[in-house]
Amino acid sequence: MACPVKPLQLHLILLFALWDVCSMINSGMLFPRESSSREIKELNGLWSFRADLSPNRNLGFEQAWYKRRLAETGPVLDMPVPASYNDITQDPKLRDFIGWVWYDREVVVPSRWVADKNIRVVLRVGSAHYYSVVWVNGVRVTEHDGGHLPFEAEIGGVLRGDPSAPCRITIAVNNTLTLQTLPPGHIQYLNDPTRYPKGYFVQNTYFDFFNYAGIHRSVRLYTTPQTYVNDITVGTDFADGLGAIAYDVAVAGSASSNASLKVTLTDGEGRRVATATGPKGVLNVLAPTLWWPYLMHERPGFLYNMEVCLQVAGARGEVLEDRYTLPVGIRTVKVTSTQFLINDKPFYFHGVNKHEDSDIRGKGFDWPLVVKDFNLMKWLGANSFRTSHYPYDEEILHMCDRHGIVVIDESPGVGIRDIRSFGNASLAHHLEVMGELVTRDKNHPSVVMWSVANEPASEMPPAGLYFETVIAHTKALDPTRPVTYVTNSNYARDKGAPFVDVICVNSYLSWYHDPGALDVISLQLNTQFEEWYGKYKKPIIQSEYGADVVPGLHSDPPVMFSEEYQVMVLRSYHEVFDQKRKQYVVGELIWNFADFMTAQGVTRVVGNKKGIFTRQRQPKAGAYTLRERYWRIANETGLLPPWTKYPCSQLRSP
Ligand code: GCB
Repeated sequence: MACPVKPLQLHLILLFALWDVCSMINSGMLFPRESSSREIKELNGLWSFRADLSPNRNLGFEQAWYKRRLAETGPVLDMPVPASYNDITQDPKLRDFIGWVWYDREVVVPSRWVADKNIRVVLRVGSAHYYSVVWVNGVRVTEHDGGHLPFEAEIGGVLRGDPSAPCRITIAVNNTLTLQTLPPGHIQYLNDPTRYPKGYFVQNTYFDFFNYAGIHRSVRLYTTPQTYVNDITVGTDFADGLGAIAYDVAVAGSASSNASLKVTLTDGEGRRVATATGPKGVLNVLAPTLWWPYLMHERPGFLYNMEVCLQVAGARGEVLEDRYTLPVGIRTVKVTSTQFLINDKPFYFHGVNKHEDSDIRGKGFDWPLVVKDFNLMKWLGANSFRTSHYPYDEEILHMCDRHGIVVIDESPGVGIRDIRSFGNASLAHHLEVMGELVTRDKNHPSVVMWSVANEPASEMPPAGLYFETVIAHTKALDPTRPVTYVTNSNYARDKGAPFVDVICVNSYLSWYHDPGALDVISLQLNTQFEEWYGKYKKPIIQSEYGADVVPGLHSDPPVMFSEEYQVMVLRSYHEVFDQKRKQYVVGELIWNFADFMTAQGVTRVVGNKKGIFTRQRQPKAGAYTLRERYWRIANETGLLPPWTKYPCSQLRSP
């Protein structure tokens, strides 16, 4: 009997079924983009800054610093935005400060934005670490819990309240971490008067990076019309020479029920390739150019532009429009018991783990650094990275989309190690954060998997239900991508592994275990893979491995912390990866791309030195070892045309 549904139709039906679920997350956090109906004003640069050094850190609230210019409340500093405040001054108190800091600045808002009642004026903070409260002209407009995701407030109403007043934006940010924040932390008061001054406390954290704080990403004002495109969700598929983009547009505002929508897809040259009408639909693309990862195809990172045009009738019968253009890549992601497939072809992650971290700026966004890092990743032949251990700036994901760099997008669920961080309040917050993350990043073709946590105490009894819930929630938010968390637990005791799609395992053989014993790596790594695969029959990524190097330290025979030792660790791991990638190992991500700052401690010599690049982005010997390997793997896949192949013989190896 003939099959009643043709394969492509079946694909589309499935896609739609998925998308009905996805539309649950249409709460709207579209990246600000200019268009004929939208304007942007960047508020980066110097802000006034004041840390609340009072013993209870509450003076700013008691004296209502938000009611006047910060400079009128007491001494202020110039503080760049975006940047962490910690390394900007010579003051150790500010570097290690815990509590509220205050920022403010005045902004000239175009008078048209205020006069035209059809304009919404939105204030968007790309991220501020950790808890933020925002006022405009002394009126509290929003607050946000969490350090790595954007938040917004519509402020047109406040501005129109007194159009003659300058627009003063005040942002108070508190970096205190508690057992219920993500990442969790714990404030400990040290009360022994013979050893500590009165009121002495420390912020304990359970992660290995400096708790940089401040306004870390761009602050912007942008406009939309009063009835506007609030969110867009896309999902893509292809079969038999036809591509399909299922879309779902959420409209908000007073006239949203009368809005008409037109969607137009153009290719890289601006040629129209498909159109559709209505808030939900499918754009069919004949002979689509697929989105491919870097080094998997001669034309990686191909993006179409999907323009959504919304129209409503104004009060005087005029047509009011909102236009928003979303870049879209057509690609699929699937996981089998042994493979990770992109566009139905096996994909091997040969990449890095990163941090948002650099000298002076801390975790502050910085274009020169971002572009340098992309150039280094491409030099290395890396096709992927994990956003260890928190969501990165949206601009970085746009770069990944355009360059074809594949991303494992990780939540800030790092260091969930205290039993009290598995309670209901923590779980509720974790679910909320996953919602914010998926809402922000769901349309990026470069994002191929969500990671809900890094190295939680996943052997603790409550971890099973906790991660079953977080992973199920994430899959409900986005049924199109696999979900994982990164473990360093024992395969037999790990409670969350049954729920992940891909096993991501970290191990530091001959470093934290059997330090100096390079000869155990092969056996132990083989055992690690066989045990995990034997029990779960899921593809495995070695999500971290590596060794600290003090740059310029040499030793032969190799000893720990020397450049030679890092090279030997890498080579020993690589031998095993090469056997297992023929079976079920689908990726290797070095820890770490670059050296990064940590809290002070006896195991850290001015930060973590496991970078293959220094913090200033100069290569260590390990970078050349990895470069030779990554290009060789890329060439082996046979998917690259000969002219893009990198001649391995020309790669320098120490
Ligand atoms: C890990 C952590 C990472 C650390 C790394 C290390 O397992 O996931 O955050 O920085 O080890 O170097 O200890």
